[in-house]
Amino acid sequence: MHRGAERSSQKVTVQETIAALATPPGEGALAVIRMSGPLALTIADAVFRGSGRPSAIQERNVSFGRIIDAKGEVIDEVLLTVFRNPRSYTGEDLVEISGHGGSLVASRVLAAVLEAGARMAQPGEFTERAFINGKLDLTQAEAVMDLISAGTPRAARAAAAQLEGRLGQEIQALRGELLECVAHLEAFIDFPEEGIDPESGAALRRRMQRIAERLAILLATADEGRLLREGITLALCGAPNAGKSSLLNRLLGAERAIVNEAPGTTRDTIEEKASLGGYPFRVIDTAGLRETADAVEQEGVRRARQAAEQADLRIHLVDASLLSDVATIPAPLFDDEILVYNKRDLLADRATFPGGIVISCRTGEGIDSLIQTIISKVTGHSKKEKGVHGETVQDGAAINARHQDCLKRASSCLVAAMDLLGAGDPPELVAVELRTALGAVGEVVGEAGTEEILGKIFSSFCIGK
Ligand SMILES: Nc1nc2c(ncn2[C@@H]2O[C@H](COP(=O)(O)OP(=O)(O)OP(=O)(O)O)[C@@H](O)[C@H]2O)c(=O)[nH]1
Ligand SMILES: [Mg+2]
Repeated sequence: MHRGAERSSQKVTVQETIAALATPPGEGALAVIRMSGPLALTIADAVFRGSGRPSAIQERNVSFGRIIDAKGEVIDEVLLTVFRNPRSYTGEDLVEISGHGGSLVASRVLAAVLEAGARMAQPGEFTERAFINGKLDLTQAEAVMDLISAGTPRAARAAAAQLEGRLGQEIQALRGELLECVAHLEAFIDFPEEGIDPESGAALRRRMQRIAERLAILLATADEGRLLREGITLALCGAPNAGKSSLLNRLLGAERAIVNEAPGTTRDTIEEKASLGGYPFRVIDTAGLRETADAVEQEGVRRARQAAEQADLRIHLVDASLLSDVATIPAPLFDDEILVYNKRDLLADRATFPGGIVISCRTGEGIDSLIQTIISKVTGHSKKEKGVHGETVQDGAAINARHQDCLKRASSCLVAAMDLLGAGDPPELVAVELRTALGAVGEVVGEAGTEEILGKIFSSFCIGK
């Protein structure tokens, strides 16, 4: 069956049996081949020789045996696990074969399975089937990929919360509320001559207002969601010798970049992944910005400016020990820079510096509040109550760009509905806006998903998932 046809309705039974390598290619201790669909057990019977036939094995029991090719030659010794429809990841009959983790042997096992009647799975097709069969809603399916690609413990926890269905539950609760509002309006539509009495109108508006507030709370997690999923690029810029490389090393907790008292030490940009306050960052150390006749350094300065332009955030680092007047803010390098004064340890007095954060890369002073500032700049809120270096429990899921788009549409329809209701417009018109909002909220969990959306989501998965 064509994939598009599978997607066109969630009720269609998937006919083909799919198979793929579920572990990364290459050498490893184990390689797992996964197979799902109505013929999974029949195909397993054809390729597996063990104490019992897979189709007769009790589900979720593991059996030891051998995989043979069409000529009866043994390919590998394996453990085979049977999951029966509907108690499997996909909701279909599913077989997992754990063999030895050599790329050749794993591909031969997969070839045997394909020869026996399975077809190669597309990226994300197992999870797509789980969605089609109602094992997961769309937010949970997306969370599977978020969990796999999570770069920090905090990102993994947010993905796990979403996989548990917390976002899905909140969305379903909102749909229920919206549906009740629509139902109330329908009662008035049935008696058009009477119109909505002021008391009911006001109660309905309050109800819609509460839904709007809950939508706003979800929408406010979008920045955090983007930060957790994509990470943020942070460029460290400033004059030579300001301490940019020292700051990179501090943020990484490792001596990555060369630090030297000679100005112009860093020539090329250095990019490293770092977990700041549990969020994934890419920190870029750059060459000190100055006029120079040295061709290599000139190229370094050009790269530094380019990296700064492309980064999500820019730190302008200043050597505070060189400032003659601590009351004057140094001329900015960029419009939206985070101004940071370094080398606090060299300053005897407790002078305060205007418009910036004071740190010492040597002693570590101020580094935590710098990280705090960076994070609140992105998320729009601070987590002061928790240590920024310590990982904190993220109890709610943070929405992604697709959810944000759906919820924004829902929110503006809801506002329109409240305006119409307030202006005394006919209930039919209010109901139209509410139904559109309902549809947009439903898209988040895949209740009203189009084929195009599903294709986009699942094609970003890895094969075998
Ligand atoms: N006392 C003191 N010295 C510091 C501090 N941070 C950096 N330094 C010193 O300042 C000098 C320059 O530090 P780097 O980190 O190499 O400076 P940079 O901005 O990367 O310099 P370039 O790569 O040349 O542009 C080194 O001798 C560091 O040890 C600090 O907080 N306090
Ligand atoms: Mg440097």
